Formats: sequence, C-alpha cells, structure tokens
Amino acid sequence: MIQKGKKIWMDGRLLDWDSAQVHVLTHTLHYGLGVFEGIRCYETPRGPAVFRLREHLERLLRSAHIFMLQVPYSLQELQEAVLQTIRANELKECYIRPIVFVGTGAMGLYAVDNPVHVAIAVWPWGAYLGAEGLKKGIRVKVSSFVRGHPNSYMFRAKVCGYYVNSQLAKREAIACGFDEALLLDADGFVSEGSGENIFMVRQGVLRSTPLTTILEGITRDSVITFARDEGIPFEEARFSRDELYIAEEAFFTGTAAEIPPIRELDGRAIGQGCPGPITRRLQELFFQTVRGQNERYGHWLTYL
Ligand code: PY5
Repeated sequence: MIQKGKKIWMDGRLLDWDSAQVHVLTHTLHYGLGVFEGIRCYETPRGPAVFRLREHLERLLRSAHIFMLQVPYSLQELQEAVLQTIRANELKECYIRPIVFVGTGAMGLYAVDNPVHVAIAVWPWGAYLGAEGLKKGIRVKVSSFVRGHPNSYMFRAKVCGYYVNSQLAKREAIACGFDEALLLDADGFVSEGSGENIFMVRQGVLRSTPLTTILEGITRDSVITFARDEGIPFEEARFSRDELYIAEEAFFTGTAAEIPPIRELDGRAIGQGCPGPITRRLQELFFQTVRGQNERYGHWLTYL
C-alpha cells in the first residue's frame, strides 16, 4: 500500500487526495488506452530535485502523439504542474506518476471526442524491488509470456494497457518464487523486465537490447551515458537467454526499480552470484547523480 498524500493535480487544479476521483465509465478504465510516466524526485544537498523531468514529460507527450491523444497542456505547463504537486505534498523524496487518460462520453472503441484528462500524483516509494535486492541482487525468471509484436504494440509509447502483459509475467515470476520476470520477444530474444530495461556484461562489454520491443528507458539512457563517459565498451545488440546465463554481470534499469543487479536467472547464478564491478560502478554513478553529488550530470536535475 502506498502512503496517502495531501494533494493530487488533476486537469489544472490541485485537489485533496481523496477528491481526485473519476467516473466508472472512464474510457481508459475499460479499454486501457492511456499513457503515463514514472519519474523520481530525490533529496539532494540543495533540496529535492527531480531526475530528468523534461525527458520524462517529453516521452509522455510523444506517447500521447503516437496514440493521437490531444494533451491539453504544454511541456512547460506539465513541468510546472509536477513541481507544484511535489511542493503541495511537502515531500523530499517521491515517485511521480503523471497519467493522460480518456474520460467519459462514447463507450465504443472510437472515442475521439471524449475529453482527455491529465492527473499527477506523487507518493513516497522506496526501492521497488526491495532495498536488499538493490544491494545484493535479485532473482529473475524468464517468463512464459512474450512481449508483443511491434505491429501490435508501439513500444515508443508507455501505454496503460501494455501493463496487462507485464502483470501476467510479474505474477507468474512471483508465484514461482522469483523477484521479477524477464520477457522474451516474439523471436525468442531477450526483451525487457515487466517494468525495467535489461543490461548484461559479457567479456567486459556492456550490452543492452535494441529498441525494438522495449520502452526507450530514461534510466537506460543514463546508464549508457555513464558507460560512455567511464570508457566502458557498450553495444546495443540482441541476445538470447543463454547468453545471460553465462554473462559476467546483468542488471535491470528503471525509474521505479532504479538499478537492481540480477544475481540469478532461472536457477543459474549470474557471474559470481553477486553484483559485479561494472554494475556497482554504474549504480554508484547513478545514485551520486540523482542525489546531486555529481556535478557532471547536474543538468539532469530540476530543483524544486
Ligand atoms: N520498460 C518498461 C516496460 C517499463 O515500464 C519501464 C519503466 C522501463 C522499461 C524503464 O524506463 P525508465 O528508465 O524510463 O523508467 N516502468 C515504470 C517506472 O516508473 C513503471 C514501473 C511499475 O519505472
């Protein structure tokens, strides 16, 4: 359960937490066409700062564009709304959830005249896959559920309905005693976690999946930037599950999950079965950056 906050921003106004409600015939609730973001605000020596706010909101607007949803707010207005919502909730650290959804009106699938709503909620959210998992690594299972075909799902967009597939995978992984699921694509190559991108290290080379059936993750982009700046060789290439079984290191990236090392996949230890040196270095750079302790990436922070 998340901790209840004070205010939620909805369609241009800050409402009391309990008043931020929608009608049961809200179109998105029935058919899943809505787009959203997950952003984090961290405490820094100069006060709370939002990590890569602009990039997240740009992706939100791109998601809406792909699905032809007319968002009635500009990037600047959304940026201001996020900051206003965090201030109103008086939180130093939080997760930020903007959502664009289709309201009431037509109940058929062609609902282009229904109003498009925007809401922004924030809440304190610790390590999504557990503090222990972030430190020592998590246990992952290749899912029996497959990521959709790019002609069925457009993965440049972060769409509510896609997370039905993710939840099937997540529930299966947990029912089998694992922490997280890894989905393969329709060709059998590694795609991504239920809510995370994946990286592996093989023969000293850091590798991530191409952007074919995955969300274009902002944490993923940050990690690639760190790797380039650190001189860690990086390539984008598809790989199969057995390459992960024999990888030296592997980890997930995501806003909610941050950078959890993967210590086991399908019962096989990855590397030494504990976080490897490249994973630990990238984690360190990430946490220094989001906590305002690395000037080099200071431009990624928006202070309240
Ligand atoms: N892939 C999927 C399917 C995701 O849902 C996410 C983010 C990512 C990758 C990583 O993207 P980014 O690094 O830009 O966050 N998932 C959301 C998050 O806020 C929702 C998780 C429940 O992390």
